[in-house]
Amino acid sequence: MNEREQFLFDLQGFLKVENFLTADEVGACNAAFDANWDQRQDDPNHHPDGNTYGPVRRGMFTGMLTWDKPHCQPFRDLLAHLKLIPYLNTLFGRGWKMDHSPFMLTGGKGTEGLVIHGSTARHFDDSQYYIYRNGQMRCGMIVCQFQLADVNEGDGGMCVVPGSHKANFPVTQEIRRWEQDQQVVYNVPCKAGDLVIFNEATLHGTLPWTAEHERRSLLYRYSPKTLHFAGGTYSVTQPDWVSELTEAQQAVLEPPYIYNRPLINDDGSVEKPRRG
Ligand SMILES: O=C(O)CCC(=O)C(=O)O
Repeated sequence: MNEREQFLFDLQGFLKVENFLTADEVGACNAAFDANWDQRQDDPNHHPDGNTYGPVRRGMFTGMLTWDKPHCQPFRDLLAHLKLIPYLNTLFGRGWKMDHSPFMLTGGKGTEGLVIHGSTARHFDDSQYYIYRNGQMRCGMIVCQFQLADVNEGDGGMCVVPGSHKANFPVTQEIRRWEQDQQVVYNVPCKAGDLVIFNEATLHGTLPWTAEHERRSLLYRYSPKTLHFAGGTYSVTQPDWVSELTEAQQAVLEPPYIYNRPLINDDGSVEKPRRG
């Protein structure tokens, strides 16, 4: 993570990394979704409110890591992507983990949004936070959103309130519902292959989708080694398919703990110090 990127993430609470994925990587993910289109479900996280309302339910895919081969592979490859590791090592320190299963958000014109949410610094929230100290940034859960289709200005989809990870006052209901002060809400324009990394504490949400083409955003959420944000379960005994993964990918799927934790170095190698 270079100095420019560190400045921007600290300032804004999010960072866009252009051309993160190659056209082949984007193509492999899209081909896997096309081949598994029957897996599409309505997004259970259904909270449009105010101007984030849209007439069509948002679509979602999950479970891609266990899809039949070859379609699981592009998603397994992203778990500990070599280009992503240095970003996560900078934002969490060494020792971080997948928070819950990756998922893809999709939908065509008229697809609903999601009310703006996050956390502000007014109370310490130990699951979503931003701390800067002694030259280091530290974050609660982080979302990595890989765009598999273009997001042009005004198309809708993911939005952020830049700088809100440091806000000291509660956000108003009108801003959360995108009814007032819309100029503080930024719908991040992207090309397919771009990555947006944002802190879950940064106020963010979804604007209704207005474009003719379909939204395709793939979300991987990571947490520090001590934290598990989302509900549901994680296994301490890993399922069989995990043994097919690389050492770094397996390390990402470890549950939260400190001692003897496998830590991923910037070059993708893994080490196991006695204390993480
Ligand atoms: O990308 C989006 O539409 C919003 C995602 C979101 O709200 C989240 O990751 O918490």
